[in-house]
Amino acid sequence: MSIIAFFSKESNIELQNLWENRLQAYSPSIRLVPLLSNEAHDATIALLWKPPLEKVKKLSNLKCLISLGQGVDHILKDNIIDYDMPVIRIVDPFMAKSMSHWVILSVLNYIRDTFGYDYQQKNKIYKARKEIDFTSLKIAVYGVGAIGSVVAKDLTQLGFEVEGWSRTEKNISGINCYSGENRFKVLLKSSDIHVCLLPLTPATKNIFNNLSFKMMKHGSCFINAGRGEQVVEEHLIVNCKSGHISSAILDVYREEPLPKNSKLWEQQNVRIWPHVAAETNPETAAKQIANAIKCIENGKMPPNTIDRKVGY
Ligand code: NDP
Ligand code: OXD
Repeated sequence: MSIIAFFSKESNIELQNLWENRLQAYSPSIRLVPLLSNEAHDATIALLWKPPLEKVKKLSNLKCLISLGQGVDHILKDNIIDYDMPVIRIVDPFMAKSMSHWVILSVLNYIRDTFGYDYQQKNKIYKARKEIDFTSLKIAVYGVGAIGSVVAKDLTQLGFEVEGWSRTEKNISGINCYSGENRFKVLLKSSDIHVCLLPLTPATKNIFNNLSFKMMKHGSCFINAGRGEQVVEEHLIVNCKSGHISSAILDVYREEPLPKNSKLWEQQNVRIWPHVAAETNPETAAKQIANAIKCIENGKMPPNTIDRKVGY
């Protein structure tokens, strides 16, 4: 029997049962128990999304932590769990595709000026708006890993010129890829649409701030599905207000759920999505989680174990 401590958002028992059911299809001996229950003290593995980390820290039998998402910042946060234990993440091609659909939707909304047409419909205005010339548009994708590389390739399939930015040098067919701070600045200056798909680490925290927004061309579009803490939201709001950033399409925020009093809600040219750009799907992700559990139990390092030194 493998006892796994489970926590996802509100620690919902129906969701726990759904995951248990999917995992048991691959390994019948897996049993999920709520992280907040006494039974969790017997768990050797924890399966987590945004857990109360102080609770996780108290479970002394844990050998490994598995993220219920592709990002692991919610587990590494504030170095609360500082002891040495593997942290595994999901890498699901279906999530990458789902993100790709969301980014394409956002890019096309910008190009076809959906915000403007929404306004016109509300006010019964039947009038063509100025079209953006898409033939010369350049799209920068910041973070071309498991998700960003798929997004970048799919955007090129639509005929867009796409450039990628990553920490280490990358070679992706059809896409000019760059790394390093100087190249980051070049992309900020030369692109029309900026798509952030970076993981949150000390190096990417606040990376989109007044300085970086000011380097972007006037009228740029900013799309963020990485993490909220990569953006200084007050700086984004100022740049959206002035029209320097003509549209911002956001899926992630410094505080989630986005507080009711956030000024982002009030900005006409900001679209708010509630962290749904690419959701974890138990149907497609259960197999790799069951495999990770098996690896840990057999003393092996599972695939998609993160590098604690770089933080993703
Ligand atoms: P990966 O680890 O596969 O890719 C991350 C990419 O970011 C890599 O290209 C990496 O470079 C690059 N990167 C990391 N640090 C830096 C840095 N300091 N400077 C430049 N580039 C950097 O992650 P995924 O693609 O799986 O996921 C990315 C993020 O997307 C997640 O961490 C999460 O925050 C977010 N996400 C959001 C979802 C949503 O619904 N909104 C859903 C799923 C994920 P290199 O290639 O050199 O390692
Ligand atoms: C993830 C997310 O990291 O959904 O998987 O944000």
